[in-house]
Amino acid sequence: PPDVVCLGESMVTFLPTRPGRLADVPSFDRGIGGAESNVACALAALGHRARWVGRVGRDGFGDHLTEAIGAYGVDVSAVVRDPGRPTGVYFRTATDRAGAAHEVAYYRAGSAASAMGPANVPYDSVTDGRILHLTGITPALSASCLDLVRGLLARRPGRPPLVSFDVNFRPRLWHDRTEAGRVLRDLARGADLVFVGADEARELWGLTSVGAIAEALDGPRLLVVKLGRGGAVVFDRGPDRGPGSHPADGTTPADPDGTAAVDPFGTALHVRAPRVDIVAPVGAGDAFAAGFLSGTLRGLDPKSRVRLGHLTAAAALTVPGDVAVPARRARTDRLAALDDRAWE
Ligand code: KDG
Repeated sequence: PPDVVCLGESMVTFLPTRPGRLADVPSFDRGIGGAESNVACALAALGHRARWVGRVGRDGFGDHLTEAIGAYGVDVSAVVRDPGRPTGVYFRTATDRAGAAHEVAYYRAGSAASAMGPANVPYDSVTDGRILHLTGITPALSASCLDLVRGLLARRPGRPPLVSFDVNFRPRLWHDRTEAGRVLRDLARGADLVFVGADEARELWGLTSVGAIAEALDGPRLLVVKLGRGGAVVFDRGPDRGPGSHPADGTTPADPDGTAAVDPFGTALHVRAPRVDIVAPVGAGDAFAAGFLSGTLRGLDPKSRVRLGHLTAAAALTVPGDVAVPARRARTDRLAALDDRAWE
């Protein structure tokens, strides 16, 4: 069985060969994208058994996606080919270094992946790993995709796999921001581990402090609030807060007897990010999740998990495409173990 199963839509991506508006750029380089398969690719590169579960068309782009993601060492045997619907694609312009001026054009409405639902995604192929990784992109694709994600979050109280959820708010995929905020908050509350950007929390819920975010997302045992260059804050609510202890999660309980005073936010820990020269921010969140999950699979403490997240994200920030091959595990481990002063 896999260590991690990542479920979601992958798309062929087209990045312009030179800067400019989509209206003006004449040629594009083909790549692969999709938040969940990006996580799977990075996890495979970090030495874990990763499976991507998705649905693509029976077309050339579907062939390319399954082959290219498979070439990262990801198990693609559960990917379904849909003869009647196309593989999604998207185009985007280059970003400036701060991540602004980023134009995205999706061609994914009615895609093969949007037809995913509880009736056609085999339950066993998504729940037999130690971790199941989902994102807030999938529930925005269609009503059946929303049902699928809801079902996966609801049907597993107390049982493995540990469910990881990256909020990944994509405004273009939602008609209504209030609705997005409600749906994504409810889904996040049902997960064991949640990743959310402070910028997303502001856009979705109008929350402007890390403490307010922790209060609003009170379900998950582990909550990671990402602050961009400011690093990340991880809240560890201990094994009794979530839906049970998970074999995927090796954290030692801070309070094995349950006698400590209850802190509604759990233990909060701020972990700085290393400084890097950003080429393109796309894919950095996925890489962060992969690094953190890698640390989770290996039973590292929350601080080391966040550091691995930062280091894996740093690799993605310094390439233009969506997927970066992370530095080898030995190197990221050495960097993650550096003295605190080296990170300041
Ligand atoms: O995180 C990167 C993804 O956003 C990108 O690969 C495309 O999955 C994608 C999406 O839906 O935006």
